[in-house]
Amino acid sequence: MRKQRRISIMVAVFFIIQCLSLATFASNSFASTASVSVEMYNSNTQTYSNTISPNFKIYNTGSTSINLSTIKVRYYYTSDGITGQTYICDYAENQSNIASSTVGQIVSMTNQTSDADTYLEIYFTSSAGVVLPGSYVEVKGRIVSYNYQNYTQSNDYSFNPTATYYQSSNKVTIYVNGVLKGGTEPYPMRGKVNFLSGMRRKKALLPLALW
Ligand SMILES: [Ca+2]
Repeated sequence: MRKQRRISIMVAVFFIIQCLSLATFASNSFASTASVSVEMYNSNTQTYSNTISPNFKIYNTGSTSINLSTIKVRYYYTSDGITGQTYICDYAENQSNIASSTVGQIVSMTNQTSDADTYLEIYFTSSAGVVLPGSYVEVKGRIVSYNYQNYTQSNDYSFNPTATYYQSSNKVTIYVNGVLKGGTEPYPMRGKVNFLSGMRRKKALLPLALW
């Protein structure tokens, strides 16, 4: 009886894991077909400044409309010990003004590198609408601290001191539904490591929890 019960639980666990995998696949199926790219330049290219000012053009390079609420863009930098930072969106245009639907979140990174310990993540609320095929959204804004301390920009991963207008950059990343679609993260193995360790956790902990 005990053996039979164990086999039943193992079958149930296997079934749950398969369901989780299928759900992940379904949620990512749209993301895998959406095609996007991002271009960037810094309005302010001074080495030392109290303002970091990245501007973005986010393109829909595919053949179907994409909800902007599924898109995120990240700009990586070192905060140089500055705290109390905020992002101010000065301009966001998608056929019409969507600045009030554009959010800039400043995130302290877990896996820090010598040129990236923080990123600005731009995302949109549902009222931002869609970006049409072949079209783009432009977002301009700035990062400042509450007391306007000077940042060093030359040690920032995404900073581009030579571009005077929009350029593609592999040091700015873009995601659709959390799936990386362009650019290189400053910690390229992070996603894979988390995915694998997550799977190991599922396989290791679920049976233990049910046993
Ligand atoms: Ca810096």
